[in-house]
Amino acid sequence: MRLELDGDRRRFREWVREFAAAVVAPQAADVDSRHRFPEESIRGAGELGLMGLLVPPEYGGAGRDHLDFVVCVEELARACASTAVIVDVHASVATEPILFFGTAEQRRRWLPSLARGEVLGAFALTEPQSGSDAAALRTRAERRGDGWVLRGTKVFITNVGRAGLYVVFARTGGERAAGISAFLVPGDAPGMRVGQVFDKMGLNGSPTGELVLEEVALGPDALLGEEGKGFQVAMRALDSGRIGISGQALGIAAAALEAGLQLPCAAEQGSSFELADMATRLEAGRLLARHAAWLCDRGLPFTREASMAKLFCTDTAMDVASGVLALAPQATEGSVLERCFRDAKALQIYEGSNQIQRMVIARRLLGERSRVSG
Ligand code: COS
Repeated sequence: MRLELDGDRRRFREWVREFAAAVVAPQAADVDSRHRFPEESIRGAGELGLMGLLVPPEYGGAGRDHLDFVVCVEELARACASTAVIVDVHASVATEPILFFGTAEQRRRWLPSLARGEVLGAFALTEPQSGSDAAALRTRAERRGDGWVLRGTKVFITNVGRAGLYVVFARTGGERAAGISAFLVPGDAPGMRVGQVFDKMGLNGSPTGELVLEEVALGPDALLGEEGKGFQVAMRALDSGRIGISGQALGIAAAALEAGLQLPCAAEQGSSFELADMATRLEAGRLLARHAAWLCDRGLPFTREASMAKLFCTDTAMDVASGVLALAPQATEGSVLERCFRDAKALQIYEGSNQIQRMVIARRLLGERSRVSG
């Protein structure tokens, strides 16, 4: 297994880095302070093909793999973590389910415009009373004629209000995971509206809020995958989504470390040892994330590795941002370091909190042990 980047991947990284430095970074402070959507960066990412990085060329995508994806999200996040999460959610959890579970018609209808970035995607799983326990969701989908009617409320939805397509999970019958189905809901579907949009402490350029489904009538072609198999769609999407969030965390950690290396105290022994520890964790995180991506790209099981990468990289981002801040207590509001610190926290919570990642890892460890001893 090769986890170092070869020539083509290094060139790809340099290419994304140049775009991020030229277009994304100059907007980052303004996007953060004015809580505004990074229009220029997302448009630029679409023009470069980054929004369709994981979509095959036959649907107009770049046809790159998850190893490139994690590199891409890291480079974007080094410049602006808000831009990175918008691209990440769009390209992974909103687009990949159509790739894996969509019919030929659903792929033809949605993938080209998602790949070009003309339609922004979102993933609507979480509800006010079901966050970590996703199988407890209450949004209902009832049959009407040969189609469906959806009613319920989703919350903490990234790209809310901006998305032209929501992958929505709703209960079609039955208890817990077995009763959940996935639906493709156009952003302008009558009966669906944006509720409260949250004023967060970080990732201010990424809109997060409620999605209210009052009585959303959909045709039979809205069902994504088999009826009653939506939970598997969600879990599969989150597995690779967590690789992307690892990349986002690595980008925040790298930006904070770069800020640390520029501090006047950086070369003093105490500080330099701390910075050395941070750089070591950052590199270990890269290897975990790339390993998960490598497994995913080969069609091998990668759930455990994606959770390990997400857990380790997001804790690393928080610890590096917080550790560098401790070396630079004079960091001002609006500085890169202060933004990294505020941005990092959400990553330990979303796409499955880090407690959930520990649960996923532990279940697989215990499952393997019982298979070995059984
Ligand atoms: N890939 C595919 N299928 C999976 C899977 C995965 N990674 N993990 C679980 N499943 C399947 C199981 O195989 C099971 O299917 P069968 O009943 O057919 O065997 C089904 O899903 C239910 O699995 P399980 O019993 O493990 O579900 P739990 O209710 O115990 O929940 C966790 C599992 C906690 C892992 C899940 O609720 C979770 O990931 N929660 C966090 C949600 C999240 O990340 N939200 C963030 C949204 S984006 S901000």
